[in-house]
Amino acid sequence: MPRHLRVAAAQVGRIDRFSDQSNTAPRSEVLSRLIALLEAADKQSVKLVVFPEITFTTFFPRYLINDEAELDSFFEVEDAETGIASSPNVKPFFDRASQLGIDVVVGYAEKSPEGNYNTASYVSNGQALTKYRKVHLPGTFEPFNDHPDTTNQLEKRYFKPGNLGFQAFRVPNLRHGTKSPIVGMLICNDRRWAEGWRCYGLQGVEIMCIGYNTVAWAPELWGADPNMDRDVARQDALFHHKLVCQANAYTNATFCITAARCGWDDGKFELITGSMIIDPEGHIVAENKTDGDELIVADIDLDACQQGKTRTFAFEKHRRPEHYGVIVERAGVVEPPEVL
Ligand code: CDT
Repeated sequence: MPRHLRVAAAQVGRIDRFSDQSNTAPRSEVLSRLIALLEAADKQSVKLVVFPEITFTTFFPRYLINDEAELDSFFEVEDAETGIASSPNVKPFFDRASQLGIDVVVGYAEKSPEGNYNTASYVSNGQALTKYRKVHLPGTFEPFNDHPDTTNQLEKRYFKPGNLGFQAFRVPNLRHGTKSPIVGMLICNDRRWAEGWRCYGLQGVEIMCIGYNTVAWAPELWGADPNMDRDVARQDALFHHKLVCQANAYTNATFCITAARCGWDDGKFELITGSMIIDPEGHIVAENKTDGDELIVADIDLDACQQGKTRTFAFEKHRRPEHYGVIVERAGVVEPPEVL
């Protein structure tokens, strides 16, 4: 029996650091846009919506923020009972998702007694089923320079590396017949690392959920030619995003939903689009048409994962873990000795 499910990526457009003419963040405006996306999903009977990394605010790690109160305003604390971020800036979003009976994957900056993390939570029926903390934090601790137009990537300054590993989980709310979907979460830069994908692949993942904020133009970050044409740079960033998601969805025989925070934040920091739904053979089955708020919807059949999982990528038949030790023994490259 096929296991059909209607899913969506919620692409979220421009969010500025401050509202017009003020030093406050545009929180209520963002909240109503996110709720509008939920309501659009409800109208189309979508059961699961994936939102971006750091959904509720601008991507603040691009700024060096020395004002503690401002920095703190980007973080959320989770409610002890539900596990859901609960400030008035975000609670109406989760309440609406619960009223509509829609499961959501949502990214936010998490403040916890263990430290601060870049987190994504899977929320179903008013409860956080589980959460993932971003493992691969890109960029630097110190800013590249103090020019106001430089795009920094200060995740190593603001977050600790995730400490929860790559734990796939079942979602009983989306059960079809006897089998609940097996879901995994990655956050932005994680999608570029095959290691995390394989950890999920080895747990039989069927839907990989990925939110991201990817700069379209940041020569300091990418190490690219600073004279590179901006259109070429944007196309390259989009190409690499699609390349890693399609390739890793295919090699782990899983659907993949990617949700972009995109557009020109503050009118000058551009983030790529590329929100899409990919099937387990690596094909894009739905993708964004705009560079603003948009819902990308697809009907998927989870049993389509079986082709890859039972043939080309039947791990138990074909993998040779006895040869993969180097992957967990070291982080960096050790080149073979030079031949004299
Ligand atoms: N948010 C995030 O992780 N962004 C990074 C930017 C590039 S790091 C070289 C990404 O991987 O898309």
